[in-house]
Formats: sequence, C-alpha cells, structure tokens
Amino acid sequence: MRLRVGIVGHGFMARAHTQAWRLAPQAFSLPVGAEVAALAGRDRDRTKEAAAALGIPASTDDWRELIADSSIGVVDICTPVDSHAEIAIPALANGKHVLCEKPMGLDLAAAEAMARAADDAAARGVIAMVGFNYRRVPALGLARRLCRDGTIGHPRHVRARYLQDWLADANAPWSWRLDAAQAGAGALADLGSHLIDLVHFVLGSPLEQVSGQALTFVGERPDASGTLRPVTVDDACTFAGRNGAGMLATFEVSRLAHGRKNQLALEIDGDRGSLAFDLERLNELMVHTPDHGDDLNGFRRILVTELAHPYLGAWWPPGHVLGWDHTFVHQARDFLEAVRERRPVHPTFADGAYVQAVIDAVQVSAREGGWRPVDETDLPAAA
Ligand code: SOE
Repeated sequence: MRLRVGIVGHGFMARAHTQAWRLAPQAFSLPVGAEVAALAGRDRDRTKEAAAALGIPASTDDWRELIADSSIGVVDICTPVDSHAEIAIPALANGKHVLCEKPMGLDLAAAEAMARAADDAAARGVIAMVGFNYRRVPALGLARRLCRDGTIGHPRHVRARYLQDWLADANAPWSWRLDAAQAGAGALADLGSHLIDLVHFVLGSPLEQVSGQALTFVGERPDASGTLRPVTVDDACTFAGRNGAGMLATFEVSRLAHGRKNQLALEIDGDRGSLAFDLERLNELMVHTPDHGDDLNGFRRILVTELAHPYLGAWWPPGHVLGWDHTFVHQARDFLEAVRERRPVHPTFADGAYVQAVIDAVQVSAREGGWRPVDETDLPAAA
C-alpha cells in the first residue's frame, strides 16, 4: 500500500510534514508507503516554487483539485487556521484521510463541525488527526506513563509554559498569525493549544473551568509593504484551569519573551512525586519521587533514549538523541499505521474540539473576567 499525500500550504510546517511523510515509512519499516504527490497554495507561482524546492512533482493554486483527485489518499492541511474547516470537511466527505495542523478551528463551532465530519468519516474507515506533534516526544510519553501508573500519585499542580520571542521586536512584521479573523487567537491559540492538548494527553483529565487574562503589547505592525496593520489577537496570555478532581493548573504563553526561542515547559506535582520537562532538552525528563531518604533526595534526570520508550526502537542506540523534527516523523508513522489498519488515531478531531472549547472559555474569561466553564462538547475527547 502506498498513499499519495497532497499538502495544502507551503510554510515551514509544510516543510516539516514533507520530510516526515518521506522518512516515516523507511525509519519504521512500515508496510505502508507515502509519497508527497502535490502541493496546493493560494499563489500559483509561489506554490510552484515551493513545490520545486521540496521536490514535490505537482502544484496547484486550488486545494479543491487535491480533494477531487482520486489518486490522492491523504490531505495534509498546513494552512492558516481560518481555512482548516473549509478544507477538512469536504476532504473527509470525499474519503480523504486528513491530517490537520493545530489549532483545529477558529472557534468551537468550527471545531465541532470538523469533529462531526470526522465522526461520519470514521464510520467509512477514513482517518482524521490533529497535528499536536508534541504528543510524540518520547519523554512526554514517559511523563504520561508516570502520571497514569501512579508513580507521582494524584496530580495537584500543573505548570505549563510555552514562550517564544519572534514578536519581541515591535517592528517584527505583521502576519496572518496576528489577525483574529485568520488565526482565531494569538499566542493562546498558537502556543496555548499545544499546552492544553499536552496536559490532557499526559493526565487524561480535561479542564472543567478556566480563568484567564490576555494582553496585546504591540497594537500595530508593518506588513511586507511597510503599511501598519492592526494586531487583533493576544500577544500573551496567562490562565488557570481546574478539574473536578482537585488539580490546579497554570498556563503561560507569549511570543514576546526575549531569548525564549521555542521553550515549552511542563511541570506536574502529584501527591507522591513530581515531573519536569523542557522542550529545549527534549530527550530528558526530570523525575522526583521521595524514595531515597532525605540526604539523597532530588530530581533525577532520565535520558529518555532507551529503545523501550515510545518510538525509540526505530532510531539509534541509546544516548543518540532525537530532535524536534522527529515528532513529525512519529506523527506520520502513527497516522499511516492507522490508515492501514483503518482505526482511529489520537489526537482525534474530538480532542481538537476539546482544546478549542478551552481556548474559547479562556477568551471569554479574559474579556469578561471570572472563572468560566469549558463548554462540554457532545463529542468525548479521547486524549
Ligand atoms: C509558531 O509560533 C510555531 O510554529 C507554532 O505554530 C508551532 O505549532 C510550534 O510548534 C512552533 O512554533
């Protein structure tokens, strides 16, 4: 079996996905192959240029051509958020397996429409997955195991932080990510979506209420022509979240934190121990369990490269560390296996809708104040 993939969008995510589709079947000796067959974008010349640079044989300025093309098996959506539902829903209806970048939709209504389309498609053996790639960091797989097997006990505190600095300069250029109509929200949607998903993935329990605040520090930025355009999303956001099981979580996201290039940090304190992860050291998990006597207690640094950890059996001998790009290879591997076996794969579109419900509730809280319930979607998130 060899799947032909059509990618929509040609930014840096499309580059990461292209490499992953190519590498996954070989790295994991999969019985299913993948071939990036076509690239779609809005501008014909730029799309053609990007396709040539990536070695993709065909390009088009109309993503509908990919959906109509019976030789395409997978539609991979790497476009601005406002087009995700518009592309994913007809693609699924036409029998294409869909991988959609995060955050899944502009708001909960869009995300729920996508989740319903994915549900209908699943009944026909069609797969839909959201690109929360950090679920595929082996050290975070270990964190999930240690939270779920009782090693750190009942989770009390969660501290989740995702900081970048590409907007720290007030003259950094305007882009679609700064426009609410195209991105939904700012750092909250772009970076916060990862954290909300990861906390759900690691702990398995959804947030029930949130309370947040958001700020835009730089209200206008120059576009490519030098014209000042309004920034209509948050630059930074902090929020607290709680579930019904006595856990308190805090989240912080910003794209204006000087020196933080791509720092995703997650700490969990349970009633028997603690975990700490930092994407800047993505092969490591810090673990503290108070079982060595007071004089030798402390965090232990686990180098998560043993072959028994998720995905590592396919790579190098222990200690030969992995990088950010491997998360996309792991994602492509899980997706391709699910297609071959015609079974759902996490994160599902229902998981994506849950993340959107949290984002929407944080936005309401940031605007109107107070704790806000996370709207229950009638699609249970699988985590
Ligand atoms: C930009 O902020 C970005 O590319 C995010 O959109 C990605 O999801 C994140 O993984 C890296 O940073």
